[in-house]
Amino acid sequence: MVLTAVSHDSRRDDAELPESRLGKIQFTYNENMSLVMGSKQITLYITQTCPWAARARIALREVNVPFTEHDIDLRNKPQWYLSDVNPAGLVPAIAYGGPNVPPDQPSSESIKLRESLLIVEWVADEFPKSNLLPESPLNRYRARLIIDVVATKLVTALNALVFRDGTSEDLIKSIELVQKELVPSAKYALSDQFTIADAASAPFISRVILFLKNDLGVSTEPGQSKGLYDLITQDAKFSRFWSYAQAILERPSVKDVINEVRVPIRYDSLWLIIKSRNC
Ligand SMILES: N[C@@H](CCC(=O)N[C@@H](CS)C(=O)NCC(=O)O)C(=O)O
Repeated sequence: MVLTAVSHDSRRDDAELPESRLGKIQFTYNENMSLVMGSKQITLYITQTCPWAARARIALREVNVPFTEHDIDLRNKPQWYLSDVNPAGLVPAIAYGGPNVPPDQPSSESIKLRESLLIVEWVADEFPKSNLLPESPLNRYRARLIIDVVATKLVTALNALVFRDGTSEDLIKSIELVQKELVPSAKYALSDQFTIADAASAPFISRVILFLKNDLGVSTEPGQSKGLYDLITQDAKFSRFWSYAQAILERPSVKDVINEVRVPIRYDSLWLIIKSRNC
C-alpha cells in the first residue's frame, strides 16, 4: 500500500517544475502547499498489530510525506527481510532512499533504519517542520521522560496484567506515574502540539484503554478490567490521564493505525491461547 499525503494543486502540472529533468526523484506538496522536492522514498516494514511498529506508522503519518507500508509475516519471516532489511528480525524497520523498488526487493542503496523510538526521533529530525520535536531542550527532555515512563512502567504493568499474573494495583500505579509527567491542562503530553512524546506513547496509551474497556486479561476476574476502565474514565483522580487518552484516541494518525477492533481481538486470541495452555 502506498500512503500519500499529497495535496493536489494545479501548480503540480506546471511545465516549469523540474519533475521530468529530475527523473526518479519524487516531489510533492505538503499540507501547507509548499513544495517538497527531492524527497527520498520511504518504505516502512510493519505488522498491523505491533505497537512498536505503530509508533513509526503514527510518526510518518504526522509528517505528511508519501511512504509505502509493507506487512511482514513474523511467523514466517522472509529471508530477504532478515538479510537485507533487519537482521534482528523485528518490525518496525525502514528502507530510506535509493531507487524505487518493490518492498520485497529492497535495494542495497537504501539506508536501513530500525528500533521504533530511534525511528520516531529520526522522523522528527528529518522533517522538522512537523514540530514533532519540541523546540526547547527542556521540553525535549520532558518528552523523552514521558516516553521512558510509558515504555518502562506502563508497558511493563500492562503486559504483566494481560499475559501473566500482574495486578490491577500495579497498572494503576503506572498510570499515576505517567499522569504525573503530563503537563496539566495541555491537550497532548506537553502542549497542544502533538510531539514525539505522543507518537511514541500513543500505541500503549490506546492499548491500556482498549484492553480495559474490553475486560481482557489472563488472570483477571470477569469485570475486573472493565472496573478499572470505569475508574479511570470516571474518577476525577485520573482526569488528566483520561483527557490525554481521549485526545490520543481522537488524533487522525492514531485512529488510522490503532484499530479499535483489531487490537482487542489480538489480546483476546492470545488470552485464549494462554488459557488453553493452562488447562
Ligand atoms: N525494541 C524494538 C521492539 C520491536 C518488537 O519487539 N517488534 C515485535 C513485533 S511487535 C517483533 O518484531 N517481533 C519479532 C518476532 O516476533 O519474531 C523496537 O522498539 O522497535
